[in-house]
Amino acid sequence: MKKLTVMLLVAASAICAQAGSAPEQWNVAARKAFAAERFGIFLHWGLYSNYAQGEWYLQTHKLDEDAYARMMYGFCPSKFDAREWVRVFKKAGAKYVTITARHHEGFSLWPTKVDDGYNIANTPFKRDILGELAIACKEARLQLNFYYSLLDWHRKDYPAGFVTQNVKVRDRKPDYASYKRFMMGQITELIDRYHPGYIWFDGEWDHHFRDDKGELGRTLDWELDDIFDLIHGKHVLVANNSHQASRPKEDIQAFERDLPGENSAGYSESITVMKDRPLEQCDVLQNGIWGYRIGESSFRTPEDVVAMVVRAASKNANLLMNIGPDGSGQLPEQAVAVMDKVGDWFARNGASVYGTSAGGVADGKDVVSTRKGKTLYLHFLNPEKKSITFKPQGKVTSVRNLATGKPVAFEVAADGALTVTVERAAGDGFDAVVEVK
Ligand code: JFZ
Repeated sequence: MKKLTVMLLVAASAICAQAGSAPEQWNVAARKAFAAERFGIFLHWGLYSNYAQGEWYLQTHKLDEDAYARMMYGFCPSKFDAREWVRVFKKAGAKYVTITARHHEGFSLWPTKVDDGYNIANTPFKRDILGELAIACKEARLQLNFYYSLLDWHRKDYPAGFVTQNVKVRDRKPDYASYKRFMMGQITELIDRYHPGYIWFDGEWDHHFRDDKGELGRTLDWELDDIFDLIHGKHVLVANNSHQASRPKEDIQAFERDLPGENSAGYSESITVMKDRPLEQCDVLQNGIWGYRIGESSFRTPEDVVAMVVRAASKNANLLMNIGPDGSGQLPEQAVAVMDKVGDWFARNGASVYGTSAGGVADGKDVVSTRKGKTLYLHFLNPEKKSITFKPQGKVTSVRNLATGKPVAFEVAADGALTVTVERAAGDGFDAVVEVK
């Protein structure tokens, strides 16, 4: 009898564990929809845009926080036009936009009711930036998402960590319970008012350290599960730029300036690429900076951006490409010009990126691949490289240039190996996408 009870209990708990861990239907569908988007625009915009020296200006210049915060009364981006921004993003081929609702400086781009007044409502501009963007995105069917900083350079109740302790905040009164209540209040507002697809967290690393043995230590328990549960309860996804292995409750694995598995920026050392969730690489359009910097000349070319999108897709990842609007509310001209050309490429070759997954062949430097169903796409990224050979999965019936529709020469060897050779005209350097059916 006793034995039976134990067995029943064991069986029941196994069922419960299963039910608890099985992802809910909305979640599975939302992750899948997100992964299919493949290309998004990241926006870093805040008071720092007025200082025009990048989003870390307060920290890197060791400024007094209260002196910095006075910029709130001078923030009046009179050229801000959400519809015009959305037009540029749509033209670029982007399927979503992720904006800094609140970056490390602590200033909120929406008229939040749960803070001490450090938000857009108290600027001369007054308008609800996130609200206007949400409407414009909805009209254009562009998914809106929010970046949200966990660390804070402004609030007195935030328990300063390794990075933030150097910011001069007067009369700090660290109180994580109070700070967490504030964050949860803001996140509730953000979701209920603007319906984002995901919340993208950043700043957890403010409380990370390496001990003598090189093991990860934490100086604060963020109790992130509570925050993630709140978000999931509203059917919104969670991403976290933690530079650490993903937690079970994180829906999207974030890679900062890094192709999954390559650790190119040094932030993802020993991080396993997750097989069971969507991946997203965020990256900069300007050299090493996210917020607007005056006089910037280091913009990537359209070819660079296309190659990045394609390389990310070939590794099952989305690319979230950043733009830093200026203090007047305009996107830098150079960024608009680059995105316009990227959009021309997408208009012809979008099928080789949207809704695809890793192609599994030619995952090299010069040629990478993506796949949708039985169709394989070969991306010739180096104009010098004209031909590749590989074993296709099934019988090949058609090989053509995706953009022009023109047939592409191919040969099938006796052992079934397929050789595809592209002809490239001068000037179409990054344009050679070959569709293999
Ligand atoms: C973080 C932010 O600090 C940055 O401003 C931007 O928003 C980016 C998307 O995310 O970037 C980081 C985070 C951590 C480190 C460096 C850059 N770090 O630990 O060295």
